Amino acid sequence: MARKKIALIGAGMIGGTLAHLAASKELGDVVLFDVAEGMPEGKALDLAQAGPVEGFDVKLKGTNSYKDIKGADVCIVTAGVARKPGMSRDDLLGINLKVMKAVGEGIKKYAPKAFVICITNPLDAMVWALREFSGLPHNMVVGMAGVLDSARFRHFLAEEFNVSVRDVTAFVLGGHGDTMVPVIEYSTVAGIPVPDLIKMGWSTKEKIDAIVARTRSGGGEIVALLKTGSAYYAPATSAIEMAQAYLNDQKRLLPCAANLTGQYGVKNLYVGVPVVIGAGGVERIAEIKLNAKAQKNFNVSVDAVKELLVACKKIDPSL
Ligand code: TXD
Repeated sequence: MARKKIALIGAGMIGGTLAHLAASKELGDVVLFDVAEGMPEGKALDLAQAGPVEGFDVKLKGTNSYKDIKGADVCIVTAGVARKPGMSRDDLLGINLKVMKAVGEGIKKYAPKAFVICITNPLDAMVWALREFSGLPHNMVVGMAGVLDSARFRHFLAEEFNVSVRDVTAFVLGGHGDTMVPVIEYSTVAGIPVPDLIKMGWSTKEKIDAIVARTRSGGGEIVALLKTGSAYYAPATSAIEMAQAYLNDQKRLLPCAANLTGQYGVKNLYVGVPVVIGAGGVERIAEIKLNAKAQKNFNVSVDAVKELLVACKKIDPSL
């Protein structure tokens, strides 16, 4: 069987970390694509030289040419620019929409069978636009946000309860941003839901509310500390988990931005929901019952995503 091929579109902070993880886990040969000259080749060469020490045996290639992603099994997209001081949300949307157009066309031409994971912000709009531009089936294009947001929530909960992160499961639904919906009823320590843990005196409602708020602004907290960029270790690990679920047909149930076709009362929109990822891409969408408060928050989140799409369509009427 031929080795798998992982194409990373965008070789910046997350792209480089993805390459390291994909190589050290030997997911397949890795291609790092970027518009910046030299940088993807430099990172690929540096990582390849880590191979003899770490003991991974995969090919790594840096490139500025889409031809090199030909036949990729998985494409992970981080290409784009981050919002800079003085840049409006619409400015950012305009720039990254153009990037998604170029990336979508590159994938359509050279890797139309790939499973595509979009990471670029604003996530819920970019994954939708990337799907539109690439023309790939909806089940083969997903956005990464929920795994990361849930991981942040799990980390904070594990700290609060003073238990291993391994025993903490948690769900964060909705859009990626201030409107994301951490669902405490479905968040557990080894199966014990958080509301029960509050009743058991392990924490208080106030403390859990503060954790929910911290999870919502989890990305911003890191940006404020780093000053020169945003998080990259946890985002990269999260996307790799999704890629592995696809490559190994693991049927993992993971929160991802997926295209809804009526679930949760939403149609033709990418929103964060629990999905099963296996060899068929997004194989199933789990429609969990939300309580009134979570449903209300979910609707706010959906409205925020809808607003973004209206802005995208204004910028690019071909959408
Ligand atoms: O949960 C999530 N989805 C996220 C999203 C969590 C953290 C960060 N998130 C977003 O990921 C972030 O807001 C950015 O939009 C992306 C990538 O973050 P990263 O930290 O990797 O950004 P970098 O280091 O700026 O890398 C972006 C690279 C950079 O090397 C550019 O040269 C390249 O993208 N770039 C392009 N590559 C290919 N094609 C085009 N057109 C292009 N334009 C820029």
